[in-house]
Amino acid sequence: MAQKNQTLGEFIIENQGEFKYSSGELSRLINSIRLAAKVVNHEVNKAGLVDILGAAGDTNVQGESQQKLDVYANEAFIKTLTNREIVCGIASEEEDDFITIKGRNQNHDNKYVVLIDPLDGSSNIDVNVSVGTIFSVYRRITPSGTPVTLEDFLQPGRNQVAAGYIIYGTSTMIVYTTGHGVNGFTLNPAIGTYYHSHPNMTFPEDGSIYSVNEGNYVHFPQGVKNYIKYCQEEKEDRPYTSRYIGSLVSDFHRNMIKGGIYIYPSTAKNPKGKLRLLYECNPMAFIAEQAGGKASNGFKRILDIEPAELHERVPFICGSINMVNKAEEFMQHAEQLKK
Ligand code: AHM
Ligand code: MG
Repeated sequence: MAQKNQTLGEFIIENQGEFKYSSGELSRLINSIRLAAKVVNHEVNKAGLVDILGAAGDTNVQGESQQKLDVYANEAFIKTLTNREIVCGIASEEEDDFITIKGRNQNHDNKYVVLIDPLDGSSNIDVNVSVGTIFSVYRRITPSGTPVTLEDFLQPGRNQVAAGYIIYGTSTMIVYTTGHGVNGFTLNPAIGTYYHSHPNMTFPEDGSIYSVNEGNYVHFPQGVKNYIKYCQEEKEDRPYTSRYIGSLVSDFHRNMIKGGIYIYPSTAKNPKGKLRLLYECNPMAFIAEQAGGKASNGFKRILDIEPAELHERVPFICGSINMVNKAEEFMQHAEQLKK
């Protein structure tokens, strides 16, 4: 039960018991992400001051070199998680390979791996449009005490123990799940505290917003084209509204609140789609399902895909359950006609 004015810190402590492997470790992990998110938020908010602070690659008046924000965010999350010695490994969209992390006493005893997209939608930074961070947490499958291996990261999304995102929007929010529903917390920047502003977030079952980059329309599979035409048809409840920010976290967040569907299908340029299974699709799919929504590649549940490589891409359809079901119907029907 949400308490008025409850902070994220209080919420984590109060709810850590519902986590089946309760050891406080996951709570400490979420706490570190909360901290890194504040650091990144501070930097993202300065992005518009580029004339004063200098552009990425420049050296500012204090003699510090300015970093690109996605590089900054990557380092901030990795540094925070490494310093606190609570995970045994991290994989990031910004790194070619996973990073092995030692725990306290230089051992490999920690239980969790984190996968992260430190700054998603980064093409939006220069134009002051919302961006986000996406994270995903698994229990390692190799024995504790040994260094992590690729196997620990290549787990199907259904094995996630936690996932969430941070949206750097008109306000900054952390939205996350540990498999017991989805909760959202809004940062009060004046005091640096997140408050439990959005308890038990759920996708409406139906919606009237579709989010897709229609500039790629001619390259979409026939089923997606047909679904888009369905969205545009003049009917009692249609046409739907098209809204596309080009920042997955922001498009997802709006669709979860208002009801909608996000689609990044395969295209001629990206035959496997553009989005990354491990850093983007799996965490958003876990959140979507926990919020009563659905996520699929058009044919299969995202969380059941067995990943083969760290940076694997996958077509992604996610949002209100009835809308995703309808889009799947169109895709599967078009596929049958091909046979
Ligand atoms: P990124 O990780 O390089 O930022 O790419 C992911 C982003 C998503 O946030 C967004 O939905 C999509 O790419 C937009 O791609 P496009 O510009 O092709 O529509
Ligand atoms: Mg990304």
